Amino acid sequence: MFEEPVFEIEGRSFEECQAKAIMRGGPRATVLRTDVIKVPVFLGLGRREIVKAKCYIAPPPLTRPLNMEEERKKILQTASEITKKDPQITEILDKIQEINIKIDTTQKPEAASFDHPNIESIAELLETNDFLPAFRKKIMERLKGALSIDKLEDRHELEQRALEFIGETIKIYDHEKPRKLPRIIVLIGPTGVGKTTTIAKLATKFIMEDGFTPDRISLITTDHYRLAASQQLEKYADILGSPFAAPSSTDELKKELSLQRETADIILVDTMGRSPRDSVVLGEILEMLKVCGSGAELHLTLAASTKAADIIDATAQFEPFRYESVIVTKLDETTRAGNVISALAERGKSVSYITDGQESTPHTMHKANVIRLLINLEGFDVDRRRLEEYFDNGRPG
Ligand SMILES: Nc1nc2c(ncn2[C@@H]2O[C@H](COP(=O)(O)OP(=O)(O)O)[C@@H](O)[C@H]2O)c(=O)[nH]1
Ligand SMILES: [Mg+2]
Repeated sequence: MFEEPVFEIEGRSFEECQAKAIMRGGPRATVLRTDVIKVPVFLGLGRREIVKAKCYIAPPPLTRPLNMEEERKKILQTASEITKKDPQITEILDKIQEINIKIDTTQKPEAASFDHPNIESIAELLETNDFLPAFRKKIMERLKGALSIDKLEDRHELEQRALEFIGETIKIYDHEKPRKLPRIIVLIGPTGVGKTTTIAKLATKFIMEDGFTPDRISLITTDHYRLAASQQLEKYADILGSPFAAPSSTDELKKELSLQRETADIILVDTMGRSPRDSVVLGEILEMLKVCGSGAELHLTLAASTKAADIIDATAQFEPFRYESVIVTKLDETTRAGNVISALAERGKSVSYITDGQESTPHTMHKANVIRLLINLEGFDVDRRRLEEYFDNGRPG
């Protein structure tokens, strides 16, 4: 059998060349390109026309799973050899490209068994960023299915696509949704994640950025377990000039709320920070939420610096409270926000705010934005402009 996949042949017509190609190269041989040229006849007595054909033998049908990387290398090598021989032979390259694409589409089901080094290193990046295994698997499957083999070579493109796929899993809380006043915003979550600090930031934000007057932003803490926590919030309320209350029972809370409903536009409720495993505390929170009413906006607060397993634990423990959205705190303390991003995706929850600093000033609190979460990821060469276009500046879409 003829070894060289590309060869030349001459004949009197295209059909003759095609027939000769098959005779020489077997049934998979095909004419890629023909040129009509004039050649001198015997003894130089005039010229006659002949057809010169470039032919190609397609590879045999697969009897084993295709090693994509090997095939790609073979194709590229053939292509570069041809270009060396004949720099104008772009049509052949186009054909080869076509074959390349065909191999790629037919091989999609096999893609999982093939790992290009770039694919492997993206998988490692996801692991480094603390994404949960199930989430990593989903992203990698999408990535392998979405890109043709020539794109796999393009590491930058691969990273951008991975970021886009990760970003697509992030749901953003609808801050624009019209809400009846007074709004009751309740923060729940494990201890130490930053609930009290975030309540203070929220209050400041509503006053400084949204034009609410301090006397109409009411701060309530139900954390009567820790005096310091209550004092901490009282101090903020004092600084802001906002009303503050620390009811010590659900009855007191009920009274306080009915009072505040008359005078406040926004009521921010801080809760006790205890282990979510503590059933007494969970029971108390549940009672308290009943008192706040079904219109209360419930946000689970999670610190990005918490390890993935604990985040999953917290989202599961607080699930019975039917929280609406998640506030991600301490993003300044980690570059590995894969933990929260995967936990949110797993629970199907949206993110409402992101905080990234200890100070209780509003510049360390932001309305959640897809890009803000993505640019924090470690090791990705983020093309910020492309991401902004893709996610419409990170707004909910
Ligand atoms: N680095 C950083 N620290 C924060 C952030 N938010 C809160 N903290 C700190 O986390 C610690 C616990 O905060 P606190 O509000 O008392 O948490 P709580 O127990 O959930 O109420 C405090 O030292 C805060 O200053 C944040 O966005 N970034
Ligand atoms: Mg607290």
